[in-house]
Amino acid sequence: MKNIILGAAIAVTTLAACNSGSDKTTDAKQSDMHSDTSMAMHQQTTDTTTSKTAAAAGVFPAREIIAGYLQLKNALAKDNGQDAAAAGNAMVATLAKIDMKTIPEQQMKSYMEVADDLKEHAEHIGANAGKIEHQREHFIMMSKDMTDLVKTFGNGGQTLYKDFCPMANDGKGAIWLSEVEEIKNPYLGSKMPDCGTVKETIK
Ligand SMILES: [Cu+2]
Repeated sequence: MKNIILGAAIAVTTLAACNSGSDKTTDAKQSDMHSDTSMAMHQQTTDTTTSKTAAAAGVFPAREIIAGYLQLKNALAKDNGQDAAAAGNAMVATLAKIDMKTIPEQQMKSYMEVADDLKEHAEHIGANAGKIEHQREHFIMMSKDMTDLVKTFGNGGQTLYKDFCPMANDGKGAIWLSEVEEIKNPYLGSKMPDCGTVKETIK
């Protein structure tokens, strides 16, 4: 029991430590986003016609977010932490420019459930170019967020494969999304590139 508590404490410290650099910007962006959200919701509840027009004006960038994720995934599969970091930073930029008014009311709750988490993982991957195993830890959780995002907003017009590797995540197993049917493992890279199976095809 003590070991478990100690382990958890270390995990929290580690996360806090690698997060400290970006705390201020994260907070600022989050409060921006929250005010945007409440504005969007307010608009939708008070004036349906206006919010429908606003939603039609922009499109939620599902395709762009998925493309960024796939780029990150392919960099990790090639054991390239630098490219993974660049893709992570690009994803942060994509997420930052999302216009909340493009999110339909019925999808807002699902979006808000993953938005902050997804951004945090993208930031950490972006900030840890030299620590690919750390990037991969965040990629485990990012892949779960992406699966939820795809469920809500669709696959951006391209077939995606949900893959599973039982050896990733210290033998606990982990999923990822891929644009190709062939397995290219982002968690084990060149150590075991074809470890895993396709669990689901998202058409
Ligand atoms: Cu981190």
